[in-house]
Amino acid sequence: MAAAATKLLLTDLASSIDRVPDNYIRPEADRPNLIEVEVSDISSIPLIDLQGLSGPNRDDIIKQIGQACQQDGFFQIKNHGIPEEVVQAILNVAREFFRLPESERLKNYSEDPLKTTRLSTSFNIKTEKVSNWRDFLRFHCYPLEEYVHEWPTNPPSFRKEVGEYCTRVRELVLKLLEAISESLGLERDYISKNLGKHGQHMAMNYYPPCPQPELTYGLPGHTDQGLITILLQDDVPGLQVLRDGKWVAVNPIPNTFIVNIGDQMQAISNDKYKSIIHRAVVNCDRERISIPTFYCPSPEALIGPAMGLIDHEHPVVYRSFTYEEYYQKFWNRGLRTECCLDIFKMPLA
Ligand SMILES: O=C(O)CCC(=O)C(=O)O
Repeated sequence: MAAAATKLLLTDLASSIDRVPDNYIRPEADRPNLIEVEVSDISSIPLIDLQGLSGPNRDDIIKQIGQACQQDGFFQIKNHGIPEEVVQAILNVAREFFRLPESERLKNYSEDPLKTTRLSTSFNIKTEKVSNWRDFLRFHCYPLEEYVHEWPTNPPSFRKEVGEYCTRVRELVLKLLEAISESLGLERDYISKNLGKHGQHMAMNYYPPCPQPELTYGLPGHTDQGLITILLQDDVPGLQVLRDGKWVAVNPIPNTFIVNIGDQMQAISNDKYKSIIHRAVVNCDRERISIPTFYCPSPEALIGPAMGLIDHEHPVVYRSFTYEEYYQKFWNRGLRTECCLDIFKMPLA
């Protein structure tokens, strides 16, 4: 325990211990129970081929996306158009970043969740009782020119490789948002037009090997606060999705991304599409890196159910709110399995 108090980042602590410090140990009823986890197959988390989305297969792909958003809240995509070199480059940069000397990494450290570029640990150490087995670099990346000057300059290729990756991911997201709009029966640009100036945040999650993975989480069950998340994971399993009350491991498939519906999309769709609880577990052998892109509204954007989705059978579920209001609540309450959206529910008539 003495070591825990002297290190700000888990990365610098994990390599020197052979037991999980007390502040990372979950109460018994809230542990990962790794033996009971199922492994995903195509029938549990759909894999959608985006080839032809702008051509002859569009209607069919949109149907698949709509079904996945409604039934699963999670899907995987292949033939997404982002070159393999761009993906490998960002994974390499992330790995290099977390291997930098502690003093170099700490230049980016902050415990303020509202800071737009920061390295931190766990989730929100100011509010949580038990820590998570994760360090993370989180940063805003759209509009790129407003944020790129805040990003780390070490590794030296960081800004170039990450800038390229996030520009490509944004192009992919815009195509997916059009497809999702259409799948809801809305105008193709409905969602995009309702996000204000748009926002894009990224995280690089670093989960060091853990001596007792059965006692703690990389990240406990939570939903994502944004609109959709595009998750890139390296080749080490760790992501699990809650499906019909059971945890399902979504193991990495090369050259794919995982897409999940976030809370804002659930609100816009008036609960038709679900923001699903997921978590990250850790293992004792290998470090793991995951890189989620959280695509989101800009802070002043007013979010609420689309009028076209409200009728007698589907009464309005949420009041309108600004994304700024949502974002502050999300960070302040800590990660929980109850979705932060519940706070914005309309009172029952
Ligand atoms: O590491 C993962 O696979 C999940 C990451 C995640 O859920 C998050 O960063 O919110």
